[in-house]
Amino acid sequence: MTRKTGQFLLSRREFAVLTGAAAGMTLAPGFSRLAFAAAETADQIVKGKNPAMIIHNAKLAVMETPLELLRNHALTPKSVLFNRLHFPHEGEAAWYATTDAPQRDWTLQVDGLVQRPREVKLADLQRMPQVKRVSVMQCAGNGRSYYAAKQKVAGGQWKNGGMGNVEWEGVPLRKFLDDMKLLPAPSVRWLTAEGWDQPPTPEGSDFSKSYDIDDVALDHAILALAMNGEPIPAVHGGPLRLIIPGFYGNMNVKFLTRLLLMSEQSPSAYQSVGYRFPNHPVEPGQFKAGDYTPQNSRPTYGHQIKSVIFSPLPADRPGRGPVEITGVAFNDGLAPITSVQATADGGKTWVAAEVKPAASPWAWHPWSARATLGAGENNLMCIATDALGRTQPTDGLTRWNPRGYEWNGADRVVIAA
Ligand SMILES: Nc1nc2c(c(=O)[nH]1)N[C@H]1C(S)=C(S)[C@@H](COP(=O)(O)O)O[C@H]1N2
Ligand SMILES: [Mo]
Repeated sequence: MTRKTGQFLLSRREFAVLTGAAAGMTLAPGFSRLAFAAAETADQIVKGKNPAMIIHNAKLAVMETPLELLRNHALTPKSVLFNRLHFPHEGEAAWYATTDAPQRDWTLQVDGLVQRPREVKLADLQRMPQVKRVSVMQCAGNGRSYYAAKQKVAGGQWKNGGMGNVEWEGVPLRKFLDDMKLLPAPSVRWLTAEGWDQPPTPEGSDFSKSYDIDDVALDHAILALAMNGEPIPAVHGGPLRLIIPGFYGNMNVKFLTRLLLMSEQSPSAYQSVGYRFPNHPVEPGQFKAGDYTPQNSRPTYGHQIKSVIFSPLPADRPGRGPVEITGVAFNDGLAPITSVQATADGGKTWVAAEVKPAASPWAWHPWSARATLGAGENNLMCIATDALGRTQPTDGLTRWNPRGYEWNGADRVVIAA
Protein backbone atom coordinates (compact mmCIF):
# COMPACT_ATOMS: atom_id res chain seq x y z
CA MET A 1 0.00 0.00 0.00
CA THR A 2 2.72 2.47 1.01
CA ARG A 3 4.78 1.51 -2.03
CA LYS A 4 1.82 2.05 -4.32
CA THR A 5 1.08 5.45 -2.81
CA GLY A 6 4.75 6.33 -3.13
CA GLN A 7 4.67 5.58 -6.85
CA PHE A 8 1.66 7.78 -7.36
CA LEU A 9 3.50 10.64 -5.70
CA LEU A 10 6.28 10.54 -8.30
CA SER A 11 6.03 13.20 -10.99
CA ARG A 12 5.58 11.84 -14.52
CA ARG A 13 9.12 12.97 -15.30
CA GLU A 14 10.56 11.05 -12.37
CA PHE A 15 8.51 8.06 -13.38
CA ALA A 16 9.92 8.31 -16.92
CA VAL A 17 13.46 8.44 -15.61
CA LEU A 18 12.79 5.39 -13.48
CA THR A 19 11.21 3.31 -16.23
CA GLY A 20 13.91 4.42 -18.67
CA ALA A 21 16.65 3.35 -16.26
CA ALA A 22 14.95 0.05 -15.50
CA ALA A 23 14.41 -0.75 -19.16
CA GLY A 24 18.00 0.13 -19.94
CA MET A 25 19.15 -2.60 -17.60
CA THR A 26 16.93 -5.35 -18.97
CA LEU A 27 16.40 -4.60 -22.66
CA ALA A 28 18.73 -4.27 -25.60
CA PRO A 29 20.07 -0.77 -26.24
CA GLY A 30 17.65 1.26 -28.31
CA PHE A 31 14.59 -0.13 -26.57
CA SER A 32 15.18 2.03 -23.53
CA ARG A 33 14.11 5.12 -25.49
CA LEU A 34 10.72 3.58 -26.20
CA ALA A 35 10.14 2.61 -22.60
CA PHE A 36 11.17 6.12 -21.71
CA ALA A 37 8.69 7.61 -24.16
CA ALA A 38 5.82 5.67 -22.60
CA ALA A 39 5.72 7.98 -19.60
CA GLU A 40 6.31 11.29 -21.39
CA THR A 41 3.89 14.19 -21.24
CA ALA A 42 2.55 15.77 -24.43
CA ASP A 43 5.05 18.65 -24.40
CA GLN A 44 7.92 16.17 -24.15
CA ILE A 45 6.62 14.23 -27.14
CA VAL A 46 5.71 17.25 -29.27
CA LYS A 47 7.21 20.62 -28.49
CA GLY A 48 4.55 23.22 -27.66
CA LYS A 49 1.75 20.82 -26.72
CA ASN A 50 -0.10 21.40 -23.48
CA PRO A 51 1.25 18.95 -20.87
CA ALA A 52 -2.32 18.19 -19.79
CA MET A 53 -3.12 16.43 -23.10
CA ILE A 54 -4.20 12.80 -22.67
CA ILE A 55 -1.65 10.46 -24.27
CA HIS A 56 -3.01 7.41 -26.10
CA ASN A 57 0.25 6.39 -27.77
CA ALA A 58 3.48 8.23 -26.97
CA LYS A 59 5.48 6.61 -29.78
CA LEU A 60 3.01 7.79 -32.43
CA ALA A 61 2.26 11.09 -30.65
CA VAL A 62 -1.42 10.16 -30.41
CA MET A 63 -3.01 12.54 -27.93
CA GLU A 64 -6.45 13.87 -27.11
CA THR A 65 -7.65 17.18 -25.70
CA PRO A 66 -9.30 17.24 -22.28
CA LEU A 67 -12.64 19.05 -22.69
CA GLU A 68 -11.56 21.48 -19.96
CA LEU A 69 -8.99 22.77 -22.48
CA LEU A 70 -11.04 22.36 -25.66
CA ARG A 71 -13.93 24.47 -24.39
CA ASN A 72 -11.80 27.57 -23.80
CA HIS A 73 -11.31 28.40 -27.48
CA ALA A 74 -13.55 29.23 -30.44
CA LEU A 75 -10.73 28.03 -32.71
CA THR A 76 -8.67 25.19 -31.29
CA PRO A 77 -5.03 26.35 -30.97
CA LYS A 78 -2.15 24.07 -31.98
CA SER A 79 -1.09 23.74 -28.35
CA VAL A 80 -4.21 21.71 -27.55
CA LEU A 81 -5.34 20.26 -30.90
CA PHE A 82 -5.49 16.42 -30.74
CA ASN A 83 -2.93 14.55 -32.78
CA ARG A 84 -2.73 11.28 -34.66
CA LEU A 85 0.15 9.74 -36.63
CA HIS A 86 0.36 6.18 -37.94
CA PHE A 87 4.04 5.50 -38.26
CA PRO A 88 6.76 5.58 -35.63
CA HIS A 89 9.23 8.30 -36.38
CA GLU A 90 12.49 7.52 -34.63
CA GLY A 91 14.81 10.47 -34.99
CA GLU A 92 12.11 12.64 -36.52
CA ALA A 93 10.72 14.05 -33.30
CA ALA A 94 12.16 17.51 -33.88
CA TRP A 95 10.62 17.60 -37.34
CA TYR A 96 7.22 17.16 -35.75
CA ALA A 97 7.60 20.08 -33.36
CA THR A 98 4.42 22.15 -33.31
CA THR A 99 6.30 25.42 -33.55
CA ASP A 100 8.37 24.81 -36.71
CA ALA A 101 7.14 24.14 -40.20
CA PRO A 102 9.60 21.96 -42.06
CA GLN A 103 12.13 23.80 -44.17
CA ARG A 104 12.41 21.34 -47.00
CA ASP A 105 11.97 21.74 -50.72
CA TRP A 106 8.44 20.34 -50.85
CA THR A 107 7.03 19.13 -54.16
CA LEU A 108 3.49 18.01 -54.94
CA GLN A 109 3.31 15.44 -57.73
CA VAL A 110 0.06 15.45 -59.71
CA ASP A 111 -0.28 12.45 -62.01
CA GLY A 112 -2.14 9.22 -62.77
CA LEU A 113 -4.32 8.76 -65.86
CA VAL A 114 -3.45 12.19 -67.21
CA GLN A 115 -1.68 13.29 -70.38
CA ARG A 116 0.27 15.99 -68.59
CA PRO A 117 1.57 15.01 -65.16
CA ARG A 118 2.89 17.93 -63.12
CA GLU A 119 5.24 18.72 -60.29
CA VAL A 120 4.30 21.75 -58.26
CA LYS A 121 6.59 23.44 -55.77
CA LEU A 122 5.38 24.75 -52.45
CA ALA A 123 6.40 28.24 -53.54
CA ASP A 124 4.10 27.95 -56.60
CA LEU A 125 1.18 26.97 -54.36
CA GLN A 126 1.95 29.88 -52.04
CA ARG A 127 1.61 32.30 -54.97
CA MET A 128 -1.88 31.01 -55.94
CA PRO A 129 -5.08 32.66 -54.58
CA GLN A 130 -6.01 31.20 -51.18
CA VAL A 131 -9.34 30.65 -49.40
CA LYS A 132 -10.16 30.01 -45.74
CA ARG A 133 -12.23 27.12 -44.41
CA VAL A 134 -13.07 26.68 -40.74
CA SER A 135 -13.72 22.98 -40.29
CA VAL A 136 -13.97 20.46 -37.49
CA MET A 137 -11.05 18.03 -37.57
CA GLN A 138 -12.21 14.85 -35.87
CA CYS A 139 -10.68 11.40 -35.70
CA ALA A 140 -13.12 8.73 -36.91
CA GLY A 141 -12.22 6.94 -33.65
CA ASN A 142 -13.34 9.87 -31.48
CA GLY A 143 -15.66 8.46 -28.79
CA ARG A 144 -14.46 4.89 -29.40
CA SER A 145 -14.19 4.22 -25.65
CA TYR A 146 -17.97 4.51 -25.27
CA TYR A 147 -18.50 1.39 -27.43
CA ALA A 148 -16.93 -0.57 -24.55
CA ALA A 149 -20.34 -0.51 -22.83
CA LYS A 150 -21.30 -3.15 -25.43
CA GLN A 151 -17.88 -4.62 -26.17
CA LYS A 152 -14.50 -2.93 -25.96
CA VAL A 153 -12.96 -2.14 -29.31
CA ALA A 154 -9.18 -2.24 -29.92
CA GLY A 155 -7.43 1.06 -30.60
CA GLY A 156 -6.99 4.38 -28.83
CA GLN A 157 -9.68 4.71 -26.18
CA TRP A 158 -10.75 8.19 -27.23
CA LYS A 159 -13.32 10.03 -25.22
CA ASN A 160 -14.73 13.19 -26.83
CA GLY A 161 -11.47 15.12 -27.20
CA GLY A 162 -10.30 13.70 -30.53
CA MET A 163 -11.64 16.77 -32.31
CA GLY A 164 -11.01 20.47 -32.77
CA ASN A 165 -12.45 23.48 -34.63
CA VAL A 166 -9.71 24.72 -36.93
CA GLU A 167 -9.22 27.43 -39.54
CA TRP A 168 -7.42 26.19 -42.64
CA GLU A 169 -6.24 28.28 -45.57
CA GLY A 170 -5.07 27.16 -48.96
CA VAL A 171 -5.61 26.69 -52.68
CA PRO A 172 -9.07 25.50 -53.79
CA LEU A 173 -8.61 21.91 -55.03
CA ARG A 174 -10.95 21.89 -58.05
CA LYS A 175 -9.64 25.16 -59.42
CA PHE A 176 -6.09 23.91 -58.93
CA LEU A 177 -6.80 20.69 -60.86
CA ASP A 178 -8.47 22.69 -63.68
CA ASP A 179 -5.63 25.22 -63.85
CA MET A 180 -3.05 22.43 -64.11
CA LYS A 181 -4.61 21.36 -67.45
CA LEU A 182 -3.72 17.75 -66.77
CA LEU A 183 -5.95 16.36 -69.55
CA PRO A 184 -7.31 13.43 -67.51
CA ALA A 185 -8.55 10.28 -69.26
CA PRO A 186 -12.34 9.83 -69.39
CA SER A 187 -11.96 6.73 -67.20
CA VAL A 188 -10.84 8.80 -64.17
CA ARG A 189 -13.24 8.14 -61.26
CA TRP A 190 -11.12 8.56 -58.11
CA LEU A 191 -8.77 11.11 -56.65
CA THR A 192 -6.10 9.62 -54.38
CA ALA A 193 -4.02 11.68 -51.94
CA GLU A 194 -0.72 10.33 -50.63
CA GLY A 195 1.26 11.44 -47.59
CA TRP A 196 5.03 11.68 -47.22
CA ASP A 197 5.17 9.46 -44.13
CA GLN A 198 6.20 5.86 -44.60
CA PRO A 199 5.43 2.62 -42.77
CA PRO A 200 8.36 1.20 -40.81
CA THR A 201 8.46 -2.01 -42.88
CA PRO A 202 8.06 -2.48 -46.65
CA GLU A 203 4.99 -4.73 -46.13
CA GLY A 204 3.10 -1.83 -44.55
CA SER A 205 0.74 0.38 -46.56
CA ASP A 206 1.51 4.03 -47.17
CA PHE A 207 -1.03 6.46 -45.80
CA SER A 208 -3.20 7.29 -48.78
CA LYS A 209 -6.90 7.97 -49.19
CA SER A 210 -9.26 8.06 -52.17
CA TYR A 211 -12.31 10.19 -52.93
CA ASP A 212 -14.99 9.86 -55.58
CA ILE A 213 -13.94 12.51 -58.08
CA ASP A 214 -17.56 13.76 -58.32
CA ASP A 215 -18.11 14.05 -54.54
CA VAL A 216 -19.52 17.51 -53.75
CA ALA A 217 -17.27 17.59 -50.67
CA LEU A 218 -14.32 18.08 -53.04
CA ASP A 219 -15.91 21.36 -54.22
CA HIS A 220 -14.84 22.86 -50.88
CA ALA A 221 -11.56 21.02 -50.47
CA ILE A 222 -8.29 22.94 -50.29
CA LEU A 223 -4.58 22.27 -50.53
CA ALA A 224 -3.95 23.82 -47.13
CA LEU A 225 -0.76 25.74 -46.37
CA ALA A 226 -1.90 27.45 -43.17
CA MET A 227 -3.67 26.48 -39.96
CA ASN A 228 -5.12 29.11 -37.62
CA GLY A 229 -3.28 31.86 -39.52
CA GLU A 230 0.24 30.41 -39.61
CA PRO A 231 2.10 27.75 -41.60
CA ILE A 232 0.72 24.31 -40.68
CA PRO A 233 2.86 22.87 -37.87
CA ALA A 234 4.73 19.78 -38.99
CA VAL A 235 2.89 17.57 -36.52
CA HIS A 236 -0.46 18.58 -38.07
CA GLY A 237 0.61 17.78 -41.61
CA GLY A 238 2.71 20.77 -42.67
CA PRO A 239 3.81 22.13 -44.95
CA LEU A 240 0.94 20.86 -47.13
CA ARG A 241 -2.26 19.08 -46.20
CA LEU A 242 -5.38 18.12 -48.10
CA ILE A 243 -8.36 19.48 -46.19
CA ILE A 244 -11.81 18.19 -47.09
CA PRO A 245 -14.15 20.19 -44.87
CA GLY A 246 -16.73 18.03 -43.10
CA PHE A 247 -14.79 14.77 -43.59
CA TYR A 248 -13.38 12.65 -40.76
CA GLY A 249 -9.74 13.23 -39.83
CA ASN A 250 -8.28 10.27 -41.74
CA MET A 251 -9.56 11.71 -45.04
CA ASN A 252 -7.44 14.84 -44.50
CA VAL A 253 -4.05 13.59 -45.65
CA LYS A 254 -1.11 15.23 -43.90
CA PHE A 255 2.31 15.89 -45.49
CA LEU A 256 0.66 15.80 -48.94
CA THR A 257 3.14 14.75 -51.63
CA ARG A 258 0.98 13.34 -54.39
CA LEU A 259 -2.43 13.62 -56.02
CA LEU A 260 -3.36 10.79 -58.37
CA LEU A 261 -6.27 10.71 -60.82
CA MET A 262 -7.23 7.08 -61.35
CA SER A 263 -10.03 4.76 -62.46
CA GLU A 264 -9.70 2.79 -59.20
CA GLN A 265 -9.32 3.55 -55.50
CA SER A 266 -5.97 3.33 -53.77
CA PRO A 267 -5.00 -0.24 -52.79
CA SER A 268 -3.70 1.18 -49.47
CA ALA A 269 -4.97 -0.77 -46.47
CA TYR A 270 -6.03 2.60 -45.00
CA GLN A 271 -8.58 2.83 -47.82
CA SER A 272 -9.53 -0.77 -48.62
CA VAL A 273 -9.92 -2.33 -45.15
CA GLY A 274 -9.17 0.38 -42.57
CA TYR A 275 -11.31 3.41 -41.73
CA ARG A 276 -14.49 1.79 -42.94
CA PHE A 277 -17.99 1.49 -41.49
CA PRO A 278 -20.21 -1.58 -42.05
CA ASN A 279 -23.15 -1.05 -44.43
CA HIS A 280 -25.50 -2.92 -42.07
CA PRO A 281 -25.75 -3.03 -38.27
CA VAL A 282 -23.37 -5.63 -36.82
CA GLU A 283 -23.01 -7.36 -33.47
CA PRO A 284 -19.76 -8.12 -31.61
CA GLY A 285 -18.38 -11.50 -32.65
CA GLN A 286 -20.55 -11.70 -35.75
CA PHE A 287 -18.46 -9.24 -37.81
CA LYS A 288 -14.79 -8.77 -37.04
CA ALA A 289 -12.13 -6.17 -37.76
CA GLY A 290 -10.71 -8.45 -40.49
CA ASP A 291 -14.07 -8.86 -42.26
CA TYR A 292 -14.23 -5.50 -44.03
CA THR A 293 -14.53 -5.53 -47.81
CA PRO A 294 -15.39 -2.71 -50.22
CA GLN A 295 -18.74 -4.49 -50.72
CA ASN A 296 -19.88 -4.76 -47.09
CA SER A 297 -18.62 -1.35 -45.91
CA ARG A 298 -17.98 2.25 -46.88
CA PRO A 299 -15.12 4.61 -46.00
CA THR A 300 -15.61 6.98 -43.06
CA TYR A 301 -16.20 10.06 -45.21
CA GLY A 302 -18.45 12.81 -43.76
CA HIS A 303 -18.94 13.46 -40.03
CA GLN A 304 -22.08 11.91 -38.60
CA ILE A 305 -24.13 14.62 -36.91
CA LYS A 306 -22.86 15.03 -33.37
CA SER A 307 -23.12 17.20 -30.26
CA VAL A 308 -20.93 17.21 -27.17
CA ILE A 309 -21.43 18.73 -23.71
CA PHE A 310 -18.54 21.01 -22.71
CA SER A 311 -20.03 22.32 -19.48
CA PRO A 312 -20.78 21.48 -16.77
CA LEU A 313 -18.28 18.64 -16.44
CA PRO A 314 -18.13 16.62 -13.20
CA ALA A 315 -14.92 18.41 -12.13
CA ASP A 316 -16.74 21.78 -12.31
CA ARG A 317 -18.82 20.58 -9.32
CA PRO A 318 -21.87 22.73 -10.01
CA GLY A 319 -24.29 22.84 -7.08
CA ARG A 320 -28.03 22.24 -7.07
CA GLY A 321 -30.19 24.81 -8.84
CA PRO A 322 -30.16 26.52 -12.24
CA VAL A 323 -27.34 25.56 -14.57
CA GLU A 324 -26.34 26.49 -18.08
CA ILE A 325 -25.48 23.46 -20.16
CA THR A 326 -23.16 24.38 -23.03
CA GLY A 327 -21.50 22.47 -25.81
CA VAL A 328 -20.92 22.25 -29.53
CA ALA A 329 -22.70 20.62 -32.47
CA PHE A 330 -21.63 19.87 -36.03
CA ASN A 331 -22.19 17.60 -39.01
CA ASP A 332 -20.73 17.08 -42.49
CA GLY A 333 -21.78 20.56 -43.61
CA LEU A 334 -24.29 19.29 -46.19
CA ALA A 335 -27.27 20.75 -44.27
CA PRO A 336 -27.59 23.28 -41.46
CA ILE A 337 -27.97 22.16 -37.85
CA THR A 338 -31.57 23.03 -36.96
CA SER A 339 -31.77 22.14 -33.27
CA VAL A 340 -29.96 20.86 -30.22
CA GLN A 341 -32.11 19.36 -27.45
CA ALA A 342 -30.66 19.06 -23.98
CA THR A 343 -31.84 17.37 -20.79
CA ALA A 344 -30.59 17.27 -17.21
CA ASP A 345 -32.93 14.50 -16.04
CA GLY A 346 -31.96 11.61 -18.29
CA GLY A 347 -34.49 12.50 -20.99
CA LYS A 348 -37.70 13.02 -18.99
CA THR A 349 -37.76 16.69 -20.00
CA TRP A 350 -35.91 18.21 -22.93
CA VAL A 351 -35.17 21.88 -23.58
CA ALA A 352 -34.32 23.45 -26.92
CA ALA A 353 -30.83 24.90 -26.73
CA GLU A 354 -29.94 28.25 -28.21
CA VAL A 355 -27.75 27.27 -31.17
CA LYS A 356 -25.23 29.99 -32.01
CA PRO A 357 -23.91 30.60 -35.54
CA ALA A 358 -20.92 28.59 -36.76
CA ALA A 359 -17.97 30.11 -38.61
CA SER A 360 -18.78 27.97 -41.68
CA PRO A 361 -21.03 25.04 -42.64
CA TRP A 362 -18.24 22.66 -41.46
CA ALA A 363 -17.36 24.42 -38.22
CA TRP A 364 -18.98 23.64 -34.92
CA HIS A 365 -21.87 25.61 -33.45
CA PRO A 366 -21.65 26.57 -29.79
CA TRP A 367 -24.98 26.04 -28.01
CA SER A 368 -26.39 26.61 -24.56
CA ALA A 369 -29.48 25.49 -22.67
CA ARG A 370 -30.87 26.30 -19.23
CA ALA A 371 -31.77 23.50 -16.87
CA THR A 372 -31.97 22.82 -13.15
CA LEU A 373 -29.85 20.37 -11.20
CA GLY A 374 -31.50 18.44 -8.39
CA ALA A 375 -30.08 16.61 -5.41
CA GLY A 376 -28.18 13.42 -6.28
CA GLU A 377 -27.32 12.21 -9.78
CA ASN A 378 -28.24 14.40 -12.73
CA ASN A 379 -28.08 12.77 -16.15
CA LEU A 380 -27.23 15.38 -18.75
CA MET A 381 -27.68 14.53 -22.43
CA CYS A 382 -27.82 16.35 -25.77
CA ILE A 383 -28.98 15.49 -29.28
CA ALA A 384 -28.57 17.56 -32.46
CA THR A 385 -30.72 17.44 -35.61
CA ASP A 386 -30.13 18.95 -39.05
CA ALA A 387 -32.29 20.21 -41.91
CA LEU A 388 -32.13 16.81 -43.63
CA GLY A 389 -33.73 15.28 -40.52
CA ARG A 390 -30.48 13.55 -39.59
CA THR A 391 -30.15 13.14 -35.84
CA GLN A 392 -28.12 11.27 -33.22
CA PRO A 393 -29.14 7.90 -31.81
CA THR A 394 -30.14 8.13 -28.13
CA ASP A 395 -28.20 4.90 -27.72
CA GLY A 396 -24.92 5.16 -29.65
CA LEU A 397 -24.28 1.45 -29.05
CA THR A 398 -26.73 0.67 -31.86
CA ARG A 399 -23.88 1.76 -34.16
CA TRP A 400 -21.31 -0.54 -32.53
CA ASN A 401 -18.68 -1.60 -35.07
CA PRO A 402 -15.47 -3.65 -34.72
CA ARG A 403 -13.14 -0.70 -35.24
CA GLY A 404 -15.14 1.66 -33.08
CA TYR A 405 -15.64 4.46 -35.61
CA GLU A 406 -18.11 7.30 -35.97
CA TRP A 407 -19.44 7.36 -32.40
CA ASN A 408 -22.31 9.87 -32.35
CA GLY A 409 -24.63 8.59 -29.63
CA ALA A 410 -26.36 11.20 -27.46
CA ASP A 411 -23.60 12.60 -25.28
CA ARG A 412 -24.00 11.89 -21.56
CA VAL A 413 -22.51 13.60 -18.53
CA VAL A 414 -23.41 12.57 -14.98
CA ILE A 415 -23.27 15.36 -12.39
CA ALA A 416 -23.65 14.68 -8.68
CA ALA A 417 -25.17 17.80 -7.12
N1 LIG B 1 -0.07 11.42 -44.00
C1 LIG B 1 -0.89 11.16 -42.97
N2 LIG B 1 -2.08 11.79 -42.90
C2 LIG B 1 -2.93 11.55 -41.88
C3 LIG B 1 -2.61 10.60 -40.87
C4 LIG B 1 -1.33 9.97 -40.95
O1 LIG B 1 -0.95 9.17 -40.09
N3 LIG B 1 -0.51 10.27 -42.01
N4 LIG B 1 -3.52 10.35 -39.87
C5 LIG B 1 -4.93 10.67 -40.17
C6 LIG B 1 -5.83 10.57 -39.04
S1 LIG B 1 -6.42 9.03 -38.67
C7 LIG B 1 -6.31 11.67 -38.39
S2 LIG B 1 -7.45 11.55 -37.16
C8 LIG B 1 -5.81 13.03 -38.71
C9 LIG B 1 -5.27 13.68 -37.47
O2 LIG B 1 -4.95 15.01 -37.72
P1 LIG B 1 -4.18 15.87 -36.62
O3 LIG B 1 -3.10 15.02 -36.06
O4 LIG B 1 -3.69 17.10 -37.31
O5 LIG B 1 -5.18 16.22 -35.55
O6 LIG B 1 -4.82 13.01 -39.72
C10 LIG B 1 -5.03 12.07 -40.76
N5 LIG B 1 -4.10 12.23 -41.83
MO1 LIG C 1 -8.09 9.25 -37.01
